Amino acid sequence: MDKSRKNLLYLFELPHDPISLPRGGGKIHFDLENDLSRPPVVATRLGGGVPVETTPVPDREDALPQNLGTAASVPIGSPFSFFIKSHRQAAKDLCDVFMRTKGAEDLLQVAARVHGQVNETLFIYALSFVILRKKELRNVRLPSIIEVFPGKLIPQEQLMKAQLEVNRTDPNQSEPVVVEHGLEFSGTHLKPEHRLAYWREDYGINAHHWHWHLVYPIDMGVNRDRKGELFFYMHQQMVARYDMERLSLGLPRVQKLENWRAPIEDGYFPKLTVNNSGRAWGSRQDDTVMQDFLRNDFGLDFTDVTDLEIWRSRLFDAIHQGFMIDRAGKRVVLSDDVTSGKRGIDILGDALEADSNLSVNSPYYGDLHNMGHVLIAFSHDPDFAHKEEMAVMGDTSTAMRDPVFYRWHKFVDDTFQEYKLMQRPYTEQDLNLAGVKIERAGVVRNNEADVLHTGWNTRLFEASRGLDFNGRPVMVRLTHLDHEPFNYHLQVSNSGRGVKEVTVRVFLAPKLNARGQEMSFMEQRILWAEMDKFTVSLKPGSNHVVRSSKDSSITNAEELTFRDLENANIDPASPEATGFNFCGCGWPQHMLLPRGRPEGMPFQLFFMLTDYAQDKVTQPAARGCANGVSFCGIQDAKYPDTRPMGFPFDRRPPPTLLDQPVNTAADYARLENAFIHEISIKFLAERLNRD
Ligand code: CUO
Repeated sequence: MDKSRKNLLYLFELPHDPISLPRGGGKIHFDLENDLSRPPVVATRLGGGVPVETTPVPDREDALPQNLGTAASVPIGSPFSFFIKSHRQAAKDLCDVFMRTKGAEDLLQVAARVHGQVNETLFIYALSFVILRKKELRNVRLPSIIEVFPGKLIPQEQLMKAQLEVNRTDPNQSEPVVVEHGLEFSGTHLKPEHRLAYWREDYGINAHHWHWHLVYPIDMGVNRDRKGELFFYMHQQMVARYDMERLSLGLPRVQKLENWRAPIEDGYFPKLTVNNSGRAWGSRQDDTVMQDFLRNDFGLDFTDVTDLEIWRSRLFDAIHQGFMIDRAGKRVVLSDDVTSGKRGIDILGDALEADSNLSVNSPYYGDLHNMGHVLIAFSHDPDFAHKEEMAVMGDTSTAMRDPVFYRWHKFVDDTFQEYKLMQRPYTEQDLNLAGVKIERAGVVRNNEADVLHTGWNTRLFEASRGLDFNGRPVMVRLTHLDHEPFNYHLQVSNSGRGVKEVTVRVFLAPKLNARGQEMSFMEQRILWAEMDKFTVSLKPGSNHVVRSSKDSSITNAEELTFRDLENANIDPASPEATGFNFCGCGWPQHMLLPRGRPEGMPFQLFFMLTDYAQDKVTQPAARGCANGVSFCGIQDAKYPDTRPMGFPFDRRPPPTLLDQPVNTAADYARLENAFIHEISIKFLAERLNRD
C-alpha cells in the first residue's frame, strides 16, 4: 500500500484530538504548516524513542472555513444525526470538498486541515463516504467504527476503568491495558426487555447499521440502485431477526409503535458518552410520551406529532389507492409488477424514509421515518429546556441499542407490508422451476446433522485508537453471541439434458409462535430471515451442493481493526486480499443464528431454487466491495437479483398451489424446487471454540 493511502487510515484515529497528536502508536505524525493550535503534548509524545514518520501538511486554501459551506454548522463535541436534514447538508458540503481532491495525498492534506474544524462524527462520516465513493481509492479499507468511536459502543464505565488503570500503571510500560466488557449490559432483568440487551447492544449489528446508512445515504448526490426497496428489505430483515431472538427467549414478537400519543413503556439509559465530551447521550424514562419537536439547536423546523400523523395518513392513502402524487400533481403508479422503471416498493421506500430529493413529493409525504427517529430521540427534552443531548435513536451507530428502535421499525415495516399485501400473489409459474428437484436438504455441524450450536465468544478491540489514554495502548474485550460454523447440504436432481444454473435461496424461521403453536403462512411470512443466496450450476442427474455458513450472502467478515489494516501489506488485487474485499457493510457473521434455547428450539429451514437466467442482472463484473450482498448490494453496481427483495415471502401466497390450498410455508414445498426442513438450535451458554 502506498504511504498516503496508508496514512489515510490514521485520519480515523483519535477523532476528538488535535491532528498533530501522534498516531499509530506514536509512529505517525502529521506536521501542519503554521499550526498555531498545536498542543504542547505533541513534543513529549514524539520524544518517546519510537521512530517517527512525519508527514508535512501544507496550508490548503480549500480547507479554509469559508470554503467548507455549512460543514462547520454542527458543533464539535455534540451528536451528529443523519436523520436531521441540516446535518445531512453539512455532511454533503464536506463530502463535496473532499470529492474535489485528486488521489490519496490530496485528500489526506485537505482532510488533515479540516480535522478539528468540524464535528467529529461528521468528519468520519464524510471521509468514509468519500473513500467508498472515489474510484481511485477503491482499495482503501475503513477501520471498524468500534475502534474509531469506542465511546459509541463501549459503556463509559469500562472506558473510565481503562483510564484509571492507565493512570495507575508505570507510564513506560508498553503492554496494553485490557478491560473486559462481559454480559453486564445496560439494564437488569427486572424489565423483560433487558434480556435482549446482549443482542441490541452487540457491536457488530450497530456497526453494520452505521455502514448500511453510509452506503445507502440520502441527499448525498448518489442514487443507488433499488435503494428505497433495500431500505424496506434490510430493516424488515433486522426486525425479523429481532423477533427470532425474542421468541428464543420466550418473549412475544415486537409490537409496533403506532399510537404516538401514548406513553412509550420502555425507557432506555445508554450509559455512553457523546464524543468523549463529558456529556452523556440523552436517556428516556419509562412511559415517556413523544412530544412536538421544539428545539432550535439543530437547524430543524419545529415538527409536531400531528405532522407525523398527517404524513402517515397520506402514505396510507397512496398505498390503498395504488398511486402517489408527484410534485407536479401527476399520478405515479405503485406496483411491484413492472417491466421497466422503479417498483412501487422502491418509490414508497424513498418517500417514507425521508424528506429527500429521492422522494417523489417530499412536501406532501413529508419526513416520516426520519422524524420518527428524531421525535423519539428528543422525547426526554423536546424543547431543550434541560439542555440535554440527543438520545441514541438519533445516530445510526447507536440506534439499535434502544428497544424502541424495533418498535418504530416494526411500524415502518407494517406500513410497507400494507403495500406488499396489495400486490397480486405469486402464481405457480412465478414460484416453480421445472426440471430441478430438491431431494433432500439440511445442515451439518461437526458431523452432526440438523443441530446447531450457539454460545458466547469474545473479540478484542483497541479502544486507544479512537480515544486518547495518555498515548498508552488500551484494549477492550467485548463479549458477543456466536455459533459454531456449519454447512448446508442439498441433494438436487436435474432432469434436463444440459447444465442448469440456479439461484439457491435459504431462509430460517422459528417453527412455533410465542404460544407454542405452528404458524400459518401469514403469521410466519415476515419472520423468515434470509440466511444465504447463491448461484450453482447443476449438471444433469444428481448433484450434491455444499455451502459453508461463513459464505452467507448477508454477512461480512469480521470487523477490520486498525491493526488488521496496518498489517495488510498485500496487493489488494491478489488472491490473499479476498478477506479484505470488504467495506464494512453486512450483518455480522457472529449474529447469523438466533440464540435458540438450552434444550434446543425447533426452527425451519426453507430452500428454494429459481432460474438464474431470469434472476441474473446483466452488468460488468463488479470490482468493488461485495460482502453482505443481500443486505448491502455491490459497490458501484446494480443489485444482483431481479426478483423483488424477500421473494417468495414478500407477498401473500396464492390460494392454491398444485390444486391444493396453501395454509403454511410447508405447502410451498409441494413444488419440487422447494424444500422445508426442521432443525434445532441449541444455546450452550458457554464459550465456544470457533473453527
Ligand atoms: Cu436504519 Cu431507521 O433507518 O434506522
